[in-house]
Amino acid sequence: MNQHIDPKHPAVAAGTGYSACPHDCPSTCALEIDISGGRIGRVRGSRANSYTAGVICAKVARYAERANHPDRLTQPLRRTGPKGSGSFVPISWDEALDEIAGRFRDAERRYGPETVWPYFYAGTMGLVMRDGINRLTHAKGYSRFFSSICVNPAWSGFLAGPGRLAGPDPREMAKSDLVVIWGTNPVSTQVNVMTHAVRARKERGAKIVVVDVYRSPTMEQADVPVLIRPGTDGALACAIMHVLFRDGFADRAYLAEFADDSAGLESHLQDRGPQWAQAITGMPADEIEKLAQLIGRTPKTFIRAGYGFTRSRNGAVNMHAVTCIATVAGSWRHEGGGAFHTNGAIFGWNKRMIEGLDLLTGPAGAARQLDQSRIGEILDGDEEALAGGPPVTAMLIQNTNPVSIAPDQERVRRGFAREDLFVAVHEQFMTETAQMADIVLPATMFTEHDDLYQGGGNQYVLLGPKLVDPPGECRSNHEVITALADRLGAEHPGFAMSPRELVDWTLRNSGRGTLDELEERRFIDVQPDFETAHYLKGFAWPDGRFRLRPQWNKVPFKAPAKFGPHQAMPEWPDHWDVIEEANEEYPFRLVTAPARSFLNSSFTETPGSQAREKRPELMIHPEDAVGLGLAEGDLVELASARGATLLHARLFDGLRRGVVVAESIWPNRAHEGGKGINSLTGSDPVAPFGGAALHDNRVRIARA
Ligand SMILES: Nc1nc2c(c(=O)[nH]1)N[C@H]1C(S)=C(S)[C@@H](COP(=O)(O)OP(=O)(O)OC[C@H]3O[C@@H](n4cnc5c(=O)[nH]c(N)nc54)[C@H](O)[C@@H]3O)O[C@H]1N2
Ligand SMILES: Nc1nc2c(c(=O)[nH]1)N[C@H]1C(S)=C(S)[C@@H](COP(=O)(O)OP(=O)(O)OC[C@H]3O[C@@H](n4cnc5c(=O)[nH]c(N)nc54)[C@H](O)[C@@H]3O)O[C@H]1N2
Ligand code: SF4
Ligand SMILES: [Mo]
Repeated sequence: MNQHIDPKHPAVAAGTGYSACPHDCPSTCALEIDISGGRIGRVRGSRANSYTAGVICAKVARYAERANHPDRLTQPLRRTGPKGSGSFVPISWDEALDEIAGRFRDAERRYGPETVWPYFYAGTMGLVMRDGINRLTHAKGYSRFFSSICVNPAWSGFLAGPGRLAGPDPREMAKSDLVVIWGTNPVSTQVNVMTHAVRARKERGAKIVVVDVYRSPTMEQADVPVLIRPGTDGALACAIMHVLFRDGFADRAYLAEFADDSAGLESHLQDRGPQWAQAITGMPADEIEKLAQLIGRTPKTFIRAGYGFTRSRNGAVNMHAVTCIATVAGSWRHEGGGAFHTNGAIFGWNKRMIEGLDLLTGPAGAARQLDQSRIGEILDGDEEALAGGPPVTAMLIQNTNPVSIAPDQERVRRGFAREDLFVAVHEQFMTETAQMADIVLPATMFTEHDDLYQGGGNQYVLLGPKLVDPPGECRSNHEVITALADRLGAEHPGFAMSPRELVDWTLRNSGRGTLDELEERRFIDVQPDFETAHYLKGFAWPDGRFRLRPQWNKVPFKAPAKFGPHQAMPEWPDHWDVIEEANEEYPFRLVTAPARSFLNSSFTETPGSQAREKRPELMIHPEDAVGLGLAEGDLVELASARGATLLHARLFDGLRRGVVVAESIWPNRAHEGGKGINSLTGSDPVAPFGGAALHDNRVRIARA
């Protein structure tokens, strides 16, 4: 039996362990984990945590499948065959770390430190394990990582109105009379939203509205399904506000006190009514009227805005437009009302020790920032994407799988195949990115290391302590970073600390108590008070007024520059026509929405998830299928200007004509022909602060 023997924190040999779900999901569930024989078993949601409320998703409930999987990486490996061949031999940790450090040094000698690009994302959301890699980057002056793939359009769009990334307590959904789930599919992607929304329906007869581009598992449960074309949410929001103004539902007293220029908005919306929006969204004007009136008549309307509808080239504009509805209706005033996207701003972490942020005042602060989403162009030597600096010739990758999940996939793969590029991948499984590596390092899972977590879609701070020993020779991200720092002569006090010390330091220096306290309580609720959360003392701008007319130049989002056609952004909420509209050559619009049993590229390795998802499929309207001569199950080729993939047709009438959905993200190799869905998606940045328009693709479809 694997007995861990840290006297301060012995691993549990048998019994129940308390933890937090580490995955990239806004729910950040508080977990209770059965442990026996030093291995994890069944995982349950904590009832004591009022957001988790005893509910977790199916894929994490059967986490034992993933943690105890026979294919887990357990030894460091060195590539023997050609890149991508999958031929590796086991080596020792010392050999692996020496080789990485040696190659980083060689690269640096040749091109300077910016040729090294540490690359990571949110495969674990633990603050120590996810973000510690930045400490190495900063200490060495390597190219910095501009993270963009997920949240940038959504966050910048939300910030544009209230000025702060926070909102009403997400548990208040249960006290709402109308829950509007907008552009997110929580049944699949963050199940706890449903817990609180359904509670409102059961306890108060609340209605649930779901705005999506297909009849998602969440829309199946809606009282009011709202099916629109992708990238047209701005138009729908405008028409709703038009009706609110027109029919006397606008809260004029509230607007006078809390908004910048409601008269300007009202006049801008004059010619943006339901008929106008019908032509853009595909949603019948009378249904838009009804929805607007429902919102108008219901003070306690809670808009729960997700990420999905912002993964379009006009995504930030659309997010802003949607939050404006809550202001025009005055919903923020009411308990159970307002607009919520994420609570990013409420935690106030001091991440100096974890990330080495103090180093940014030195030369490290001048190092270029390379855009995560543009890894294809960057590895392919695009000068603009490289910010005029040296080529990237060495990488360390943790917690992400760009060869499957990054846009413009053909280019990404070409980049990873470069002979002059050295890549070390630290992973739990032999992902498609690890397969392209020179050195592969085996990583621990969340139950095998200590870390600190925060809710995104809720307001808890949680501890995820080490509960069991890892299999084989797995090491944590922190161990790898500190071992490399040691070999590379990188200096910072954070390298000398253990993960528990880093957690304790971070809590203390953020005004969140101590590790001992958090350990005893397991999680702490840091929800701001009602008045603050509802902006009753004003929004987070100097004059306290919500910006109906966004000032994108003043949006407090950290980015190295502005991106995309940001100068052409509309002055008011609008339908911003920069999406990839269908045309003659590419007559369909493709959305790559998440599959329920996968989480990005994670869980594609577990038998339970594989059995439920079966194979990559393209959901297509039956009448569109007839037009193309397609029958159920036919193999089709789906192509955009960027690339193509093969999948099987699934006839499905829960879509507007001309829209297709491929639930994702399958490994590329799961597609016949080996090219994945991201062969089709583009990496051109979304305005104004970057990000990938993963759900905004024009495509053509043909029987393969
Ligand atoms: N099962 C599962 N859970 C996940 C993930 C996963 O891959 N699988 N991924 C995790 C991650 S990293 C994140 S960021 C979150 C994301 O979770 P969400 O906020 O739910 O965002 P998306 O998953 O991108 O898309 C959600 C929905 O938006 C819809 N959508 C796409 N385009 C539009 C549009 O233009 N308008 C409207 N109204 N709807 C649109 C899609 O059809 C989809 O149903 O989920 C996390 N949870
Ligand atoms: N077409 C399309 N593409 C998309 C999306 C989409 O909706 N459609 N969604 C996008 C979004 S929102 C996101 S966030 C990205 C996410 O894409 P990824 O960042 O690739 O997502 P994950 O699958 O969450 O995590 C990646 C890897 O982290 C590893 N990992 C987990 N924990 C640890 C750890 O502690 N240490 C180490 N070393 N490794 C660990 C896992 O094994 C996993 O292989 O994908 C994006 N790509
Ligand atoms: S719903 Fe999200 S946070 Fe909760 S267990 Fe599932 S993946 Fe983890
Ligand atoms: Mo994400």
